[in-house]
Amino acid sequence: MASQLIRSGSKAARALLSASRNSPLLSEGKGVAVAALANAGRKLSTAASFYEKSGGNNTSQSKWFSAALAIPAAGYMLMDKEAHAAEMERTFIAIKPDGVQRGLIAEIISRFERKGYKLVAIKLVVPSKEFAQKHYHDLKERPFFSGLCDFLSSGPVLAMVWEGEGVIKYGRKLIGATNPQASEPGTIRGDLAVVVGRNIIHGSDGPETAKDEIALWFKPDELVSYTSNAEKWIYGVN
Ligand code: IDP
Ligand code: MG
Repeated sequence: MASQLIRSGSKAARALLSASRNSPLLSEGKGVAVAALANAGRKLSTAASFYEKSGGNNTSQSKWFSAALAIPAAGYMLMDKEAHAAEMERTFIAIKPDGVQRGLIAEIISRFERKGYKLVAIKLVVPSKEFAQKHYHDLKERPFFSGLCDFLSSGPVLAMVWEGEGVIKYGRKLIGATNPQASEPGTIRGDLAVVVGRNIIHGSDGPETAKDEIALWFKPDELVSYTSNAEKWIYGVN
């Protein structure tokens, strides 16, 4: 019985470690996995005391206890290393002046929130035209560049950073195609916008742009790292 329990304990620890390998965890994600490991440890202790009561012999009992303590501890140590090595994605999302003026802030935020992404930075700003030009620098050759920058700097923009597994690419899916005429129903632009010049939301288009845009709009200390209570229900491997 004891060896069976040890096997199942180490299986749990392995499963948790492989979960941390397969899904990029930030350091705060570690809390979830460590809690699960602690839980596995608790289960082992309960099983151990049951084994003691049922009259297991002393030698195998002490081996059992060492194993019960060692498995979660080893798991924790490996987990700690791997959790620090991996990184959760972050993307820059902005509600443009048309989205703010039309009262769509709550609607848009709720779509990211309900999906399971985590808000790690948010502020309402009126960017200058120079700032808008920096933000859209890759479009400077396009005929609409000046008008676009005038528009972005014409009113409040809600700047945000969202965090989660695959959030850069999937954030773009939630947003929909650049031209709302081509955006699928169910997407933000598909449901809430009509023309390309007033498509209400911006989202980084790749890891490099995400990094640059976050750095352009936010100071490092404006990004908040925390563990969301829901994370253990949003991430997991069976
Ligand atoms: P994206 O916002 O979907 O990433 P981009 O091609 O990066 O699309 O263009 C940035 C923004 O420039 C668009 O969101 C839209 O507001 C504006 N824009 C893009 N194409 C046109 C156009 O043909 N006419 C006017 N504005 C445009
Ligand atoms: Mg773009």
